[in-house]
Amino acid sequence: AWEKYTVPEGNDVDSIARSIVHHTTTTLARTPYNMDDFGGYQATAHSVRDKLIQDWNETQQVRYGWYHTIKDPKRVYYLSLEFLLGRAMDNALLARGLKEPYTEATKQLGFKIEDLLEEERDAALGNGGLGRLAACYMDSLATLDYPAWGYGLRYTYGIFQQKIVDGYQNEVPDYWLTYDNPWELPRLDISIEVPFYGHVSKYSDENGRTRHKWEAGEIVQAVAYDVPIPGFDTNNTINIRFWSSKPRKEFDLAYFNSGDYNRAVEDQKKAENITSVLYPNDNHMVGKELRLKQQYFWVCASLHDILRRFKKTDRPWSEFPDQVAIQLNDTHPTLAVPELMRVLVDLEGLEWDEAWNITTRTFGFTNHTVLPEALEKWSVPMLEHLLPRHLQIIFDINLYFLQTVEKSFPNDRDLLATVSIIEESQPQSVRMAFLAVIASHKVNGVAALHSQIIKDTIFAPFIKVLGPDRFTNKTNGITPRRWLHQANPDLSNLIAKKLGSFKFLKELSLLDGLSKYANDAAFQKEWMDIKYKNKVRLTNLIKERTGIEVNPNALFDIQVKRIHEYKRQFMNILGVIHRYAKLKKMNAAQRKEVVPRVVIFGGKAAPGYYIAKLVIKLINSVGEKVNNDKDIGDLLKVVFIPDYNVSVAEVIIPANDISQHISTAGTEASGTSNMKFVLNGGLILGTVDGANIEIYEEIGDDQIFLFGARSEQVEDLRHVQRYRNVPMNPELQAVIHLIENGTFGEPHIFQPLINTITVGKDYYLISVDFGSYLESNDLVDEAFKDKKAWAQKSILCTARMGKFSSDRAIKEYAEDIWNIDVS
Ligand code: DL6
Repeated sequence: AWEKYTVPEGNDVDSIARSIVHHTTTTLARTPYNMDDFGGYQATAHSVRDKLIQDWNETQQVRYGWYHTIKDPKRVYYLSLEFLLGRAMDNALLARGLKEPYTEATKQLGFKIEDLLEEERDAALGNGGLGRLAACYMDSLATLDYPAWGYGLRYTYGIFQQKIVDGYQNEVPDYWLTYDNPWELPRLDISIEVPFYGHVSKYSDENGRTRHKWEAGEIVQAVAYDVPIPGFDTNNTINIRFWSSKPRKEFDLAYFNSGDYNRAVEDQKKAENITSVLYPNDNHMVGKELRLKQQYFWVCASLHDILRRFKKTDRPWSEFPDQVAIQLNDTHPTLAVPELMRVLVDLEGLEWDEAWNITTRTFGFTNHTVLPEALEKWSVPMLEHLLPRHLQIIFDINLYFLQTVEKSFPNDRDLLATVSIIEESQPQSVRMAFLAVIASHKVNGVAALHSQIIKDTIFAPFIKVLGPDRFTNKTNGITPRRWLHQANPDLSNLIAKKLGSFKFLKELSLLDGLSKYANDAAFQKEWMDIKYKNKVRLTNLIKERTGIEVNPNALFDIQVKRIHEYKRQFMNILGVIHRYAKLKKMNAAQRKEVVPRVVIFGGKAAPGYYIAKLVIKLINSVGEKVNNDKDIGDLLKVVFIPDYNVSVAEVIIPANDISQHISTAGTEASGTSNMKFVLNGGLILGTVDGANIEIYEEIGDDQIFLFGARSEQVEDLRHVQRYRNVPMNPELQAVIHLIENGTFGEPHIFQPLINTITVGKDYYLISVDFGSYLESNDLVDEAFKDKKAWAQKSILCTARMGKFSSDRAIKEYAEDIWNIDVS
């Protein structure tokens, strides 16, 4: 009978308009007479969501099949503590090919679709590159029809909103769930109990084997919220399951009845706190117990969900790795390793060796950083208190591992100490990256250079112990659906017109077909007209958000990313000061020759990162001075766009002429915004770092301005900077002098920032790279003067970006790490 009534709604304009009206009156309980754009967005979102749910059901539930091809396939589970999804509606409409009928239907109801799209709040459950990568990978997994799921946490507060007050960053909580979130499906029926604290006891089972039992001191409930992720041009719709923490169903009646109402309520609050906030740190670890609790809460719920699904198939445990691949997105989910061991050994009664074999065949691990401050280490006493059984298991894993090392390398005590999961610090700590390496069959870095660096540095001893085959490279990628088609529709349409179809969106190497038109004057004009239009769009956003007026004919030079010393936004603004000083010294004739430049910054600093916050203040102080200097006019403008996020990035990136990726060599694992900027026809000013190198290999010398020290020189250079009395680069010295003499306001404010490069440190080698940085900037100006050549470069940039699709990256993971197939 059910089938008879299951009639999907039509995709024609009338049916769509009807479904929007239906949701207006029922879901929202509003009438057409009191609708505003926000109501229009909500009703439209619910209508789109209906379509996604139908596809989701098809994908997930029809006879436990996977979409239309495979039944009960091996699945990949992507465990990421961050998913920076951004807005969902436009993405879903484009993925399903429904943008046009929805545009028309909403128009008939008196709305403009662009206005409705603007009403959506970003889902900002991530800090930066790592979280956005996870979102791109979900898009590719869905688009390529892979049987995949993501698992994450449903933070009540995402990454904070950034306000700029008097040039300083202020943080405002991002309570993104204030209004209903139409893109999630609460699964209140799916909940998992997550234990914490307590103690471990031993007992003998019926075979006389010693077994362990963990008696928890606290139990919290994990409740599932599912977010459908539509693939592009396929009905395959995958799922990210986000867990929310709730107190156990039974209110603690003991406290309640004894009159201790406050205590009972307090416990409830404590449970809810676990998924309350995203930790706002990028590439920096803070050793807070609540963060550890978040990690275990999430992996425990996710793993038990995965195990429950596997158990339904009645297969033996030995087949678990043939059915399940779990990817650890950085070390954040590494507690999944001892948790899987605990389930298999303590609860399911498997022998240790068999359980370990299953575990290592299941997990893959992606490392995203070599910065020492970002590598997770958890204190042994904290772990012991929160997860006593897991700590025992970690010690056992370490013991067995060290025994095998000892066998192969007898009497090498130093080697044992270097590869030990336990660091003999005070107190002892657990090196999560080592645990992840030992427990995974494949470990990958995220760009060629980075993958080499991890083999040469942090994981070098493991090459000796585990062999080189465990390590591999998977260069990051980005989804062209969001970062070209959605963010830059005019360019996407022009490309489709030229190439004859939109196939390139699923096969990005087809962009290469544009190369032959790079020199065609008519095509260049169409191309650069779109660039201009995108620059006007950004100009308007800048005016609206900062009040600053910029000239869209100027060269748009953009650096948007998290604010971090290693990313060297500080060097960029120092370069801007140098440019300003030079302009001030010029006469009118000289100024006529200058290429006008708008230098655009955006990005958040971690709330506790004092130096990064000072960089923001300096940028704004320099902007204040330069932008109001009548001598300078349009020749130089400095803009800091507040509250950089995914939807703002979608406006900023298509407007770039050039973007800066200028990290100290060897520090940026990959970077992914570099790929987005180039895909949108921008050139790069960058260091020989991360994915810049592979971008250079693809787009060629003429499209990229590389400068600065090489990664293999960095260590020596640091030593020299620290211990030899090298004079500072003179141009840099002049710039510092301008800050110190008060040109940009109270100089004492910036002293701590200046100290980072003057007081015998300059860890990030700003002084070393400054000269070549300025030279490269001059080359950029020269190149921009030749409009025809620049247009050609811009087209070639886009044409040669085929490699950097996240589809390519995901196919590599699927083949080399997960061993999953779609055919
Ligand atoms: O792999 C994604 C992204 C890289 O592109 C960036 O280069 C890298 O800095 C970032 N790493 C992290 C590490 N954070 N933690 N924890 O965000 O990953």
